[in-house]
Amino acid sequence: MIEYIRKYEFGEPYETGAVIEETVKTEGIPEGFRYDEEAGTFFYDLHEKDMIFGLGETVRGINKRGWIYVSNNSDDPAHDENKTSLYASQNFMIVDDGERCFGLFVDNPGTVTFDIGYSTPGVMSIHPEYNDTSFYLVDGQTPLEIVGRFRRLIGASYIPPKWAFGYGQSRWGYKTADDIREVARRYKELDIPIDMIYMDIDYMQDFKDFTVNPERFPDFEDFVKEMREEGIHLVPIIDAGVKIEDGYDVYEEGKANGYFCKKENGEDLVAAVWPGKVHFPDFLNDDARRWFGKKYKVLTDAGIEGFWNDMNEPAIFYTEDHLKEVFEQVRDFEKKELDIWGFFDFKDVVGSIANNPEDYRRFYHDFNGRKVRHDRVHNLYGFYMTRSASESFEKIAPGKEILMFSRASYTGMHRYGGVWTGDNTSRWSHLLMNIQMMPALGMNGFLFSGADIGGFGGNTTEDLMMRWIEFGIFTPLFRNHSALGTRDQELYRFDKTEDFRNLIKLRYALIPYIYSEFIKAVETYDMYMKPLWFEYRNDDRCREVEDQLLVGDSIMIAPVYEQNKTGRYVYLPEKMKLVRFRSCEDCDTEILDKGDHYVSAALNEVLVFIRPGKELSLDVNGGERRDGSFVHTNDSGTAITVI
Ligand code: MIG
Repeated sequence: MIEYIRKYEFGEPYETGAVIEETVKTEGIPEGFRYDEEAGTFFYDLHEKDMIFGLGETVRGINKRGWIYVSNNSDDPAHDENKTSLYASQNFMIVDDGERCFGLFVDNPGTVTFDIGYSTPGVMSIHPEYNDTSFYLVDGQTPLEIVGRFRRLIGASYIPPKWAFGYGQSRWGYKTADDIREVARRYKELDIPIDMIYMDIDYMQDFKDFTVNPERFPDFEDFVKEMREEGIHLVPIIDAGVKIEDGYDVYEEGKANGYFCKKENGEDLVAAVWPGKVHFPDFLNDDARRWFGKKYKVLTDAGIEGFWNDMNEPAIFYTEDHLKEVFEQVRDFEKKELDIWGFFDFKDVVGSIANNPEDYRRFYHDFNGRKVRHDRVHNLYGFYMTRSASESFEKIAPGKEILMFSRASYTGMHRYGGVWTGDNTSRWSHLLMNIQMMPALGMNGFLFSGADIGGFGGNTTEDLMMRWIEFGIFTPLFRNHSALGTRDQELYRFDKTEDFRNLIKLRYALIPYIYSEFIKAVETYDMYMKPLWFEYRNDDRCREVEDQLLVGDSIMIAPVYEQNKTGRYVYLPEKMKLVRFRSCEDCDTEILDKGDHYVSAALNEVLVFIRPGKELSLDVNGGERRDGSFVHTNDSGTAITVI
């Protein structure tokens, strides 16, 4: 029983699986809040100096105050700071004015709107679309204490295999074994370390989960082995939708056992995604979840030790039912003479086919024996898909550690896997967004996370890629990924090979530090990446530092995230030792006093600030691996000590 967390219940809350510990049940309205029962909205008057931290994968800054965030997992690759929903819903936040702070977690798997001084500056409102909510208030003296308590409530974070801290190359567009061999060969040729090559949807036969196209990948098992001998793990994607096709075992078994999500009339919902028409497995149902999880065996038996789960918001290109309605409406439009408003109506009807909100109300789950319409538990879908895989691994691949991360998520999924932050774009602003999201993800338990480095959509540039790598070398999930049709962005596509090699080798040399700080954060329910304000509570300047992070106990980073910059301003809350890394072996150091500094950082330089009394050890042989595991010998470590 956790005493410093109070739980308030409204309506009939679902057992979402977010929370694993008992807490103190409290009657009434969460302390400090007003509740408008008719509107189903909670209000909180913000103090003048209140800052809001958390909410996981959301747009805008580290301090969330001033915008509106809607927890509603959405496949929206065209996101910018005006969007309100991304791929994940992590409803934990901290309200902190520096004198008093508290945490709150809204455990409601449907749409929840957090209006944080957007409609009315000075007022925060929280509105669950359906108020079947467990509302938790977390007491504590500091944000870090509150984070620790909350994380105990939701359980320990997923730890991936150690090799997953290496560098990974991905691209939507690798189609054949030879495409992948080529990637491995080019990296090897240039002596850039790499541990993972990701396989996107084209490895499958007609985009069917748990199949491998035999023409593109003849002798798949041998190929997996061949790559392992090169020190590379292949990491295939798994999509949520199951292709409707007679004779396809996953479809046949799911159909026969009633494992797919059904419409009101009992028929299986027909949606369309990459495979064409699909059914969605009902991951919320215990039997269906266990069944789907076992299917990963096809790939683990072939030697695969890592997966990424995609399209599990679930993304819907269209549903059969909605498309019929659209065609009817279009025929009606055709009969009428359209005025200009009619034209826009027509455009809306056609333009809102994908991920249409109505479609999420067309199907149901059998959730612990309760028939639940999907929209009420929408944000659990990706979580339960990942749980499905993760819970099966012990059985299908005993004794093996499996890499697992997902696109959609909800608080609680952090016990089963990590996340990547979905389809970002090759924009400088998305590099900053990546920096600002990391602490909020960690607060919610998602320690193993990262973004598509270089940007997924759009065309990257050499300098953006380099700056992004310079930040990415500190993120636990370190993957370069890009979309079909965009400019190639494997590191060997650029001219500055030596710089990229040095940076990736620096990452490998940092793994002893990164890994041990990561594990420490898991075991002590701490954060791996923190805003400065969480540590320097007496320094008001730190309240507003939005582009520097503490990484583990010893260092602060200040990434360059703007085009054509050869330096940046940095605020130091105390005296620190700046190490300007050009490579593991080549760096210069400088002692800087507390205060503001303009610090130069050429395109190939990484700024690392070491805190007083701390040290950063590098293992320069970290990049040399045998059997895919890192070799870290004691005598190869160089410790950079300070002051
Ligand atoms: O509709 O599998 O976020 O990483 O490359 C796009 C193709 C589907 C979305 C994922 C992205 C992946 C892509 N997928």
